[in-house]
Amino acid sequence: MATVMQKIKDIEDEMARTQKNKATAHHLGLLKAKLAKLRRELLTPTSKGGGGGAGEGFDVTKSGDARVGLVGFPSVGKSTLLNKLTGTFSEVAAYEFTTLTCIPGVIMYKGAKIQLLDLPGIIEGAKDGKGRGRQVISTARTCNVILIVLDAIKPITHKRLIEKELEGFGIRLNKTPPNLTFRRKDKGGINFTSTVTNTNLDLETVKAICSEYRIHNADVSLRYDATADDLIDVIEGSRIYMPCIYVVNKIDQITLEELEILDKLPHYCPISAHLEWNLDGLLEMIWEYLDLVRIYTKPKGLNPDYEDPVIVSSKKKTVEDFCNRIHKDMEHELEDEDVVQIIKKV
Ligand SMILES: Nc1nc2c(ncn2[C@@H]2O[C@H](COP(=O)(O)OP(=O)(O)O)[C@@H](O)[C@H]2O)c(=O)[nH]1
Ligand SMILES: [Mg+2]
Repeated sequence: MATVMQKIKDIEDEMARTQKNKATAHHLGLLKAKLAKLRRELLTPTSKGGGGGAGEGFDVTKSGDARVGLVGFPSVGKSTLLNKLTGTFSEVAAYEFTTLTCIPGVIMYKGAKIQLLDLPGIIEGAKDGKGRGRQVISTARTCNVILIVLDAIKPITHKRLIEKELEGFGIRLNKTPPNLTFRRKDKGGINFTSTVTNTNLDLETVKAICSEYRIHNADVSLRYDATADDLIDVIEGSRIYMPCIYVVNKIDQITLEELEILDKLPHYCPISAHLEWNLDGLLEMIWEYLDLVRIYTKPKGLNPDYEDPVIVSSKKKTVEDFCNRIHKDMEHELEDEDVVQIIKKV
């Protein structure tokens, strides 16, 4: 593992040394592709039973309608926030590294059961590919929304560090998948077309990236000013596109003027977990970012049950998705004389 880490470090150093200009673009593209491959290697378990494979997670079963993950440096207030929002006891102390295992809690909100996970180790352990860090990352990838918790009185550079960490593990925050087509073929070399003017990618860079993946024949077509990283994301696949809220905690420690500066951050929510300021605002924002839909069921001869909705994602909300959800929740098989009512609104 140390050798992969060393290789990553070497490439990052070389990238930092390389001036960014037209003449070096293809070389930088190549380095980025090498980096993406090494990072993937870091996430792939080396031995059987090592745990932490893609999507496997660690000692928390996915329960409820949605999963929200808390990520942040030690002592920013993650445990405090989890406790306030869920009532779950998680050890809170004024020293660092208090949360040793992943602590889940459940929030009931608008009839939905939202699992909230404290994900320690993303910052401390993940980078060096230690077992648990890798498990935390694979759990993070199963979340529906990520909360990056920041301390209002700590440097804002922490935000970028956490983002870089998550990006390194294939998680894309508040982004949509790249709008570009990449099609492998049997012959004809690399063909590169674009409907817009490109400032980031040229044929030479595209070829350099492809060659790193031993791809010598492919059609690449862009519909926007895509970057080398976007192309690598598409070739690599298995990227997770996740909504993210930057939760700035401990605002009781800063001035109104400082708060106004923070206000300019996109996707941001100021709170004081300790004093319970704006927790309602945060919940409302989580709900919005989860993008869920509530469907009410109507028992035979009764009014619709508005207390206990069936929750589906707004990206998967066909009647079939709804039925799958019910089936999973209640293991319901249709019985003789069951009444199923499907009403289409006109
Ligand atoms: N002033 C202030 N302190 C807070 C707030 N939230 C948490 N803390 C304190 O920050 C310290 C670390 O909190 P903790 O929840 O353990 O952080 P974690 O390491 O991210 O889980 C504790 O002493 C908390 O009491 C807040 O909103 N304001
Ligand atoms: Mg903690």
